[in-house]
Amino acid sequence: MNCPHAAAQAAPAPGPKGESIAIDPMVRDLDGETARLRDAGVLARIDLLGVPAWAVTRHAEARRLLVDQRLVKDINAWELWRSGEVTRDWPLIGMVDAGRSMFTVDGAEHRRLRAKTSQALTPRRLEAIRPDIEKFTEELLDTLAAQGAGGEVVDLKAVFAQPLPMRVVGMLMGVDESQHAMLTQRYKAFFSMLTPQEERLALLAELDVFYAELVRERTARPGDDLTSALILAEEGGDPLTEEEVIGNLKAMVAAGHETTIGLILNAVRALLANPGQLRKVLAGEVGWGAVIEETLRWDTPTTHLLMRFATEDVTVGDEVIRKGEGVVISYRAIGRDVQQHGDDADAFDVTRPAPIRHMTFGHGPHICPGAALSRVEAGVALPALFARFPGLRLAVPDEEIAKLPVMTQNDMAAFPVLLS
Ligand code: STR
Repeated sequence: MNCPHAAAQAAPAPGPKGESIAIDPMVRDLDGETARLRDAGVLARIDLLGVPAWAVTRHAEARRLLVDQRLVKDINAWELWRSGEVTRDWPLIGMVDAGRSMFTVDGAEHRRLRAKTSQALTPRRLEAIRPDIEKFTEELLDTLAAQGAGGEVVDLKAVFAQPLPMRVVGMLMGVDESQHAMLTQRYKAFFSMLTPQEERLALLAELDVFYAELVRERTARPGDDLTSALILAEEGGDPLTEEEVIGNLKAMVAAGHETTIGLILNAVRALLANPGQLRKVLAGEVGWGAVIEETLRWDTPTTHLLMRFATEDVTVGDEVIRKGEGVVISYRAIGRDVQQHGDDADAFDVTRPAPIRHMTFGHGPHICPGAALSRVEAGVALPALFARFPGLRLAVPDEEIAKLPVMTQNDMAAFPVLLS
């Protein structure tokens, strides 16, 4: 696809010098693109379908910028948006203009928006739902076995890695199972760059209606879910508005369902491509925790996180992010930062000295509130999968596994396997 956002084409490059790297909507060469970003320096000029931005490519600088209050998530701080050069015609607008939620607000208001969600997702609270995650996992493994036990090729994504996170986040947020397929299908279309923009805007509007309806239902009949908790005010507390509840719900369902698919599949793929490492894991010489952390570092579910905006000029090394410019955190490049991870940063190696200090869940106030949940999900799913199917293997050569045409997430179209 090659359809730069027309209005934004005239937009100035974010800085006075340097060429920009066009992020490929078709994701044809993710490793090559990652290396080019890294080679471009600490801050790389990128082009997102005709819209210029800065990409942060290094661990140390990202760590500093993620606590820098001069960078904010409010889209109204973006010059290209204020001037009307970027509009809702831009295919990536849904990643930035996503309504008021903990994802788009900073400071004291952000703490208020986020409090209940982070309380609900602490490692201790998550132990209570581990048995549910184990049950979902076993059920999906049964389905997998039923479909592939006769030597048939099965899609590990469609049958296992995709429905598991959807069920978990659905249970947490109180979304009925009858809606899961609809949500999966809509989010797939939302993220895909092949979806025409009018269709994407229409499906976002449909999702808003769906979430508003869910909030109305839970307001009338509160349940034992996080949506109900978000609606109910703390005693003497300041309740979230309906818009804020919906915004948080959207963010949780979108993030909770999309990213963990990548984590699970990327881990399976890396292990199958490195049988020596898989053997060590299955022999108990290396823990599943190391597999999960190394996968998070080496093959990040989020490639680029859109976007923050400078409220003042911010100097990084010998570059200046000008007031009003957009900043993307390029987690994939950061995971491959040789200063942080050594000269072999491009190699998948579960025997790396622990702890693996990656930053894939972000840093600072917006650090992923679902980090512990995704670790529990992958920590249940991966060992259970290999325990049930120790002979699991890819049904096609690894090079034939196609990436989805998604610019911000790292996800595969399908993952065809043979169970033994
Ligand atoms: C998708 C569209 C929407 O309705 C709400 C959100 C807010 C949270 C975002 C989500 C988005 C896209 C995927 C994100 C998620 C937060 C974490 C997740 C960016 C824009 C990651 O990929 C890390």
